[in-house]
Amino acid sequence: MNFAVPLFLFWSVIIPFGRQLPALAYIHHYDFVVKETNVTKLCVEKSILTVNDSFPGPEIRVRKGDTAYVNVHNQGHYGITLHWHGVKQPSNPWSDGPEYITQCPIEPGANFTYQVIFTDEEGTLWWHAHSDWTRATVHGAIIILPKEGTTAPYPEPDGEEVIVLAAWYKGDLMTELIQDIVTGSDLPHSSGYTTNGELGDFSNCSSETIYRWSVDYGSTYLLRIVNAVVNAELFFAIANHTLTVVGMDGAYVKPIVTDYILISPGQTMNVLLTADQPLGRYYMAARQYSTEPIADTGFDHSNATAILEYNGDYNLSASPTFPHSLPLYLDMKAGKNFTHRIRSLANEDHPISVPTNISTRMFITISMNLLCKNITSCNSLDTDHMIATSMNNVSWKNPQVDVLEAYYRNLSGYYTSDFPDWPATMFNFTADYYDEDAVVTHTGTKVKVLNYNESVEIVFQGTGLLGGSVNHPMHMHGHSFYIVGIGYGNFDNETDPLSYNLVDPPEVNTFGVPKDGWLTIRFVAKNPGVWFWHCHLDRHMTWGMDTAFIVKDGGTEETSLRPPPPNMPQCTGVIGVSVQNPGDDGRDDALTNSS
Ligand SMILES: *[C@@H]1O[C@H](CO)[C@@H](O)[C@H](O)[C@H]1NC(C)=O
Ligand SMILES: *[C@@H]1O[C@H](CO)[C@@H](O)[C@H](O)[C@H]1NC(C)=O
Ligand SMILES: *[C@@H]1O[C@H](CO)[C@@H](O)[C@H](O)[C@H]1NC(C)=O
Ligand SMILES: *[C@@H]1O[C@H](CO)[C@@H](O)[C@H](O)[C@H]1NC(C)=O
Ligand SMILES: *[C@@H]1O[C@H](CO)[C@@H](O)[C@H](O)[C@H]1NC(C)=O
Ligand SMILES: *[C@@H]1O[C@H](CO)[C@@H](O)[C@H](O)[C@H]1NC(C)=O
Ligand SMILES: *[C@@H]1O[C@H](CO)[C@@H](O)[C@H](O)[C@H]1NC(C)=O
Ligand SMILES: *[C@@H]1O[C@H](CO)[C@@H](O)[C@H](O)[C@H]1NC(C)=O
Ligand SMILES: *[C@@H]1O[C@H](CO)[C@@H](O)[C@H](O)[C@H]1NC(C)=O
Ligand SMILES: *[C@@H]1O[C@H](CO)[C@@H](O)[C@H](O)[C@H]1NC(C)=O
Ligand SMILES: *[C@@H]1O[C@H](CO)[C@@H](O)[C@H](O)[C@H]1NC(C)=O
Ligand SMILES: *[C@@H]1O[C@H](CO)[C@@H](O)[C@H](O)[C@H]1NC(C)=O
Ligand SMILES: [Cu+2]
Repeated sequence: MNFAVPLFLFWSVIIPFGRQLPALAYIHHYDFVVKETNVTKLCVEKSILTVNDSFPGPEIRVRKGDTAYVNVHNQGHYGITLHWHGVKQPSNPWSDGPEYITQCPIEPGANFTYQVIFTDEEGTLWWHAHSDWTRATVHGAIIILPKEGTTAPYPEPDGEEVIVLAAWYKGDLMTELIQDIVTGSDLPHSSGYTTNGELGDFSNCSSETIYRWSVDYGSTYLLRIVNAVVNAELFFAIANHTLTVVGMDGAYVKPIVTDYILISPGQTMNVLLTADQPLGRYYMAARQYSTEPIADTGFDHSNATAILEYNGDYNLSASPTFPHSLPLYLDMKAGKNFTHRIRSLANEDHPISVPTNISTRMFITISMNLLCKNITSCNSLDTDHMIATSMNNVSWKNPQVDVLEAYYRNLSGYYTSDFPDWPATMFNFTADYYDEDAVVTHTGTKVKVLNYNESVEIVFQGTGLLGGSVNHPMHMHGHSFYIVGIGYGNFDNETDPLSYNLVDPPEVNTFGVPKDGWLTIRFVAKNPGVWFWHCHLDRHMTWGMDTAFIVKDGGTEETSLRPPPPNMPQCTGVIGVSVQNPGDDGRDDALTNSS
């Protein structure tokens, strides 16, 4: 149950003419029971991990500035953690969730209460598991309404609808994932995409399992769309209806009028829709935006569908209209067109503050690589290596005690503070040809340490190594960041900065580094703690496209990391180890044989 009690009450400003603006902040309590639940799809009954038997899981509904306590009871078979995606959690990384970064997993039979502190976020975010690939089915929407007495910067809609898009795996995902990791093979691919838990009419065995949304003619609705898919960016469209994007990642954007959207895993979008078409039924459809080479056929080609249906009398036997505006898989022109239109609202009521005096610059390659299976006997590129990914040629390896605890308690041997600001070698990053030396990577648990209040600029450079150039939606915990630049080819540090948008860059928590291109982000490091930072395609995250940054304390109580809450899950006695590449380990011996 969700019950809300006022946290504190103050009458903010007494406005002339006797009008008062109350500014309330509430505390909410939720209990989440994580457990196995049987579901039948694609004619196969299987067990999936859920919260309270629901897929997608329960919604969290708060107002801006509220706090939610979520007690997670693990009744599943393996350790789990939960993450509140896009919630900044000032000074409170203890409740952020990524396993082995800010906590160890909640063991089966145990419970842990997360304190989720909302501050400036407004719109839609989401929560999801952050251990192994359990987030495939353990996720749900977070709805953040404006504070009482304030409104969103668009007319009040007549209704709301939450759309959670997810991926469906036919087999047992955990078993397949572990097998693939151990053998160094390609990680699992999904068998379909779901809309609010349903695959829709275009899937096998679909009879009567499609998600339906009823609308009234003439009404305007706010759609809160979440991409909870494990590994695919998606195009989404609704037949014959125009979409107006007004928010993204818990912040407002300048309205984008469009007949499709592109949404990456991790991203959330608020979209207005007016039901202004002839009474009837219309498909809401999604399918992958793939930027992989055409020859790579491993991706899931399925079309997810749900039905928007008007209330009223009309011919129900006519089949729904499919959205012709939904771009096809490899339509990079459509992908770029949408992405380039995103701008923050940046007005008086919703100002932005893009750092201009940069104190820390980083240039980071994000890449597909190969990793030695066993560093002591590693010769053939074909047989002695496994697939990996890296940032600046470091392939992240989780420590056995989470980075946050090691940092807070000053424990040595779990991580090092030498994440490089620059790649070890410069080469033609986007070339089709590549040097074997650049392909082989090494593991490490290297973090970047930032002083409090540092203004950071990062250029992410995608590479074409192994022919593996794709879009990478990069996600940062604890902070949102501004997208000041985006471009194609190798970043040119003289000419490309001239095109930066410092006026109305989008402020987001997840954004795609384009295939064969670069992305420049800026943010101020003003949240003390340890924050994970990774590609939100889980196949890349698992292979090592991750790091963490530590933001040091700012010198006052308010700008310092809080002490841990009671009952943090213990790192000792952890059942099993995290699912990640078993290879290499050569360079960081000292860090990896703690036991
Ligand atoms: C989940 O289930 C538990 C136990 O049945 C219940 O107490 C709790 O309120 C439920 N949580 C939500 C969010 O529905
Ligand atoms: C769930 O499904 C599995 C496999 O089909 C089956 O063995 C098990 O009995 C089911 N459990 C429940 C509670 O129905
Ligand atoms: C939750 O865990 C605490 C220990 O951390 C324990 O004391 C408590 O009984 C547990 N609560 C439930 C409902 O399992
Ligand atoms: C759907 O059914 C067809 C024909 O039986 C089969 O070839 C295909 O693999 C199935 N797709 C999925 C995702 O199960
Ligand atoms: C939807 O639009 C198409 C053209 O894009 C048109 O052919 C069709 O009749 C429309 N459907 C309805 C139900 O209005
Ligand atoms: C998805 O829809 C497109 C038409 O837009 C069709 O060409 C394609 O075959 C469909 N894919 C599947 C797997 O049904
Ligand atoms: C309803 O639609 C079906 C299928 O398009 C069509 O065969 C039928 O004639 C329609 N009925 C009416 C009353 O328009
Ligand atoms: C994007 O598409 C719209 C509509 O098709 C078109 O008017 C616009 O010029 C395109 N913009 C870019 C940057 O390609
Ligand atoms: C930029 O920041 C540096 C410290 O990092 C400071 O010394 C300098 O005065 C700042 N410049 C401006 C224009 O604010
Ligand atoms: C790595 O290779 C060496 C030498 O062949 C062997 O002794 C060792 O057991 C191997 N380690 C693993 C983890 O397979
Ligand atoms: C880098 O590689 C790309 C793709 O092969 C090529 O078009 C470009 O000319 C190369 N740039 C340089 C500086 O060699
Ligand atoms: C620009 O890049 C070149 C290498 O491509 C490097 O030598 C130079 O230091 C860089 N300049 C700045 C300002 O970062
Ligand atoms: Cu990626």
